[in-house]
Amino acid sequence: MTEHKIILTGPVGAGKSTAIRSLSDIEPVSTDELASDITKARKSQTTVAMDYGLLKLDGGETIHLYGTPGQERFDFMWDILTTGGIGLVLLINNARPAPFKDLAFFLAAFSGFIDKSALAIGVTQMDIADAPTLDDYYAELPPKYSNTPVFEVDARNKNDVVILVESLLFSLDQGLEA
Ligand SMILES: Nc1nc2c(ncn2[C@@H]2O[C@H](COP(=O)(O)OP(=O)(O)O)[C@@H](O)[C@H]2O)c(=O)[nH]1
Ligand SMILES: [Mg+2]
Repeated sequence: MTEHKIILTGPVGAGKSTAIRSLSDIEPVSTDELASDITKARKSQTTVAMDYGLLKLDGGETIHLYGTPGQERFDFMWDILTTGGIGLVLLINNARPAPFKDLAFFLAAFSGFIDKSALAIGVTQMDIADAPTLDDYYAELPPKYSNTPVFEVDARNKNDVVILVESLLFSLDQGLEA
């Protein structure tokens, strides 16, 4: 049996907790309740420490899913959470004011981890904001990320999130074979 750890990150409201809930075969562990007074202006709940879920794939692999807190003030958690991970799923909320700023911020913040693992990007809330488009994202990505899969994802839709995770695993397989 193969076990892997994957990390989900992205800004507040990108759908990290929802994606882990959609994917997980167990009741996800979430610390959302603890944060009700920290970002009240933006959301009634947010993740201070992490989300955790477990996904069993048809191939027999078990994927441990860890969601990071979205706020910079908790960035001390990011190194802890990425340790031992095989890849990063970056969720970008297309309905935020400057999604490309979020993209640049998270690519920079996790560049060390991405360079030694793999990356897949899911753009959420495209039903609410249809621009930028996926083509715009591909054009925006720095050349070193030109092979990164970018998908439209609704975090509430299990199939969307499974495809994103599988694209990450696929790009890892490609890397190993190359
Ligand atoms: N309309 C829409 N809502 C979404 C989508 N993805 C996630 N959501 C919702 O966005 C909200 C924020 O998601 P949440 O998982 O709490 O974000 P987190 O801060 O990254 O953990 C939730 O109400 C989700 O149901 C999407 O693609 N479209
Ligand atoms: Mg959350």
